[in-house]
Amino acid sequence: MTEHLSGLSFFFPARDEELNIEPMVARALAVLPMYADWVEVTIVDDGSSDRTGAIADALARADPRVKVLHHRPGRGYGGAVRAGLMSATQPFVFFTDGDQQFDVADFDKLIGALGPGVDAVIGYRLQLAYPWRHLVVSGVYNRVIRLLFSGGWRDVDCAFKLFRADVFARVPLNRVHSNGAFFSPELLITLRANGIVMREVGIPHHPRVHHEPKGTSPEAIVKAIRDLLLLRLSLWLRPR
Ligand SMILES: Nc1nc2c(ncn2[C@@H]2O[C@H](COP(=O)(O)OP(=O)(O)O)[C@@H](O)[C@H]2O)c(=O)[nH]1
Ligand SMILES: [Mg+2]
Repeated sequence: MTEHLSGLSFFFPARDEELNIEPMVARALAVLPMYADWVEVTIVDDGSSDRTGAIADALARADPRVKVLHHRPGRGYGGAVRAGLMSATQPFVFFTDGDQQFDVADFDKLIGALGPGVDAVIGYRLQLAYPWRHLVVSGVYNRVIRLLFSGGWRDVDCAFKLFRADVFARVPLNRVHSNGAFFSPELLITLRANGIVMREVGIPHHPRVHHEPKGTSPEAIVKAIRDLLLLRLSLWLRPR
């Protein structure tokens, strides 16, 4: 039996996603109240230079369940997800990307895998809906991380996750240092090292329809490699 939640904080990071945020919010407000008595939707507008911030503010004015965080300057993908996790007020917190590559309606898969003793449900992408260059980067990235951090994950980079909020009382987010793309793998590595019980479920992934992807820009890749090496070195020097 699927658990019914008393309250759910949902958020998504958005950098320059002006065409995506209104449908994202509409979908969340249509779907998530089926699973929880109280739902809040937070848009983390991280350094956008398009109309993302203004549209987010208008959505928040129109519905008291919608909230907005603005970061100027932007903090990066990890900084945006960190802020979203820290802003959650409800006993459960769920996030995905702000680009509509995941469908919030697949939340049923996350909640279906929750159960007694499960602290978090982590998605893995059933098929990656990316151009070939991005597929190569993503495949290498996943394999290198599995190799260097003793594996255990099907997908270190799937932005579709549900947590019991007390996870972040048990494992404070300041133990995760990256503010870039490496935030997601570092979060999984840190939670596992601290005894958080996670289950994985497959989630469909869809091609981007609006705007350009940002995840494989050269700057983002260089920053992720730096953060990955810093974590690997610090764990060798000071095993937790
Ligand atoms: N804060 C922040 N968000 C970002 C950045 N790059 C991407 N995002 C957001 O992260 C999500 C995934 O980005 P995307 O470019 O689609 O990455 P991909 O799916 O790996 O190609 C989207 O919601 C973006 O708006 C960034 O540099 N900073
Ligand atoms: Mg994407």
